[in-house]
Amino acid sequence: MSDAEFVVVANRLPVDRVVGPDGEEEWRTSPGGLVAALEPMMRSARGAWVGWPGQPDVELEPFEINGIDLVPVSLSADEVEDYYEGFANDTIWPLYHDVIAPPQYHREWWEAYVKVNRRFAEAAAAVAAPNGTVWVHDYQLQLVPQMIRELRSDVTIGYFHHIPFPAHGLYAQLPWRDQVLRGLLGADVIGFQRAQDATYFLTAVRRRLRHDVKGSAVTIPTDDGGTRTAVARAFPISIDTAPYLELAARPDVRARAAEIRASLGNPKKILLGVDRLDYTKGIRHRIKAYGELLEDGQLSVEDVTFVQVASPSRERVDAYVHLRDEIELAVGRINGDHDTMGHTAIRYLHQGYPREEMVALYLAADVMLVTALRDGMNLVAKEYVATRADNRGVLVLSEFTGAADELRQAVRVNPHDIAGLKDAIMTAVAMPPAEQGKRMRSLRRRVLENDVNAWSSSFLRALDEVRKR
Ligand code: GDG
Repeated sequence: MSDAEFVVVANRLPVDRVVGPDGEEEWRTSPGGLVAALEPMMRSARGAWVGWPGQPDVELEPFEINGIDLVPVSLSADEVEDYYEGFANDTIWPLYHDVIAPPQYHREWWEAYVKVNRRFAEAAAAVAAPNGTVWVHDYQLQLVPQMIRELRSDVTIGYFHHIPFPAHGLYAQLPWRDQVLRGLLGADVIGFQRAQDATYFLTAVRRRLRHDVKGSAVTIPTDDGGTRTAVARAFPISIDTAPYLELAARPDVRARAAEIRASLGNPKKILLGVDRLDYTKGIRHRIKAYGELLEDGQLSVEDVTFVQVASPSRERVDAYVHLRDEIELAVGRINGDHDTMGHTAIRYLHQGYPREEMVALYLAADVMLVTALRDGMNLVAKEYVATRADNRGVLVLSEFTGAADELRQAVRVNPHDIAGLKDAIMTAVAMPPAEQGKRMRSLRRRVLENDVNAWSSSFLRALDEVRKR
């Protein structure tokens, strides 16, 4: 089956296995911006999606769902531990997020990463049509571009990096730094979220591999004595805005937003945080700043409630277990000190919710707190903005997110600066409606014009230009 004109390679297939009421198993598409953006292309261009089905030791034949060919890559339980939880999520993730948590370097994890990357590359090389296009996604698969090129020099290869790329001083820690750079340079176009990420990558390429770099173009010597060019630059990702606009306009979702406010005791202001429970998201800093505002008496639980959704994530990685304990201790302390019978300081929810409920929360929130210490983009910020059709609400946004490059009218914060974070929260809580409207209109224009379709089109255009050369 080597006939797919367009192949997506990502760690996960865009499906989840669900067990029905009678114990029968079936696959359901998991909604996400990436799927939405690529679906039309996948359908019109005989597309295939190569990825892990999300459970260990599951051997599956390729299958089709909603017109997309899915090509499952199987991982053993040990590989999930070493390649995914280990190298991807406990080496690369912390290193690339500025070592907020200490990266763990283990040779067995690296070996598993190489082996699994090769399996993904072989699966992609087997399904791609002659002269087809392969688009590889994210930090779990950094070696795949070069591995595909070795197997199939006829295909055009793109790679998109969803997380930050670190400054050279940090990147240089990685014991396998040169191998990873060579892996990525197998792509014709290497996309990053921010211009800064691309610059850091190009610096690493120049300093480690001594390749010639001009602007965004890298000249790479080839085995036959010639050269080829790879382009590395920013393509800021966005959201599929349509479902957010639709849900935000739906009467039942709006009624649910009012119900949420009432159930919190109708506070004057609702502050909201929505994150995977991850140490990169700055949840602890946000809670600390808010707790101090209650302590100082600048805010009162009679007037303000902070809702924090922390959806469960990577629960088998130690750093995440500790983080959860720390956050829950802090929340318990603050609530213990400040709650009254009728009002709570922090409504903390360690749960995942359907998208309808997320939108109802966005609609209920007067202030959205996005205080990540480091974040490739942060789509929550864009989702909040998209749902605010009444141009009300304030986004507090960390400078260390990719979104900060675009969402200039947010209240910007350095989340490491707790005093500054407290000021930003107070500015947001007190912002007059006219000022909210002015800022939100500009934010919404940006998000609605640059949605995920604009992102994928611009990346694919860049790939096309390479092909024409
Ligand atoms: C990586 C990069 C980059 C969260 N909890 C629930 C839920 N979510 C949804 C949000 C949002 C998504 O998950 C999270 O996206 P983010 O961009 O905020 O963060 P990461 O998961 O870290 O994503 C990031 C992104 O890739 C894309 O390139 O922006 O920087 O780290 O869509 O709404 N959705 C539902 N229930 C939940 O409980 N339904």
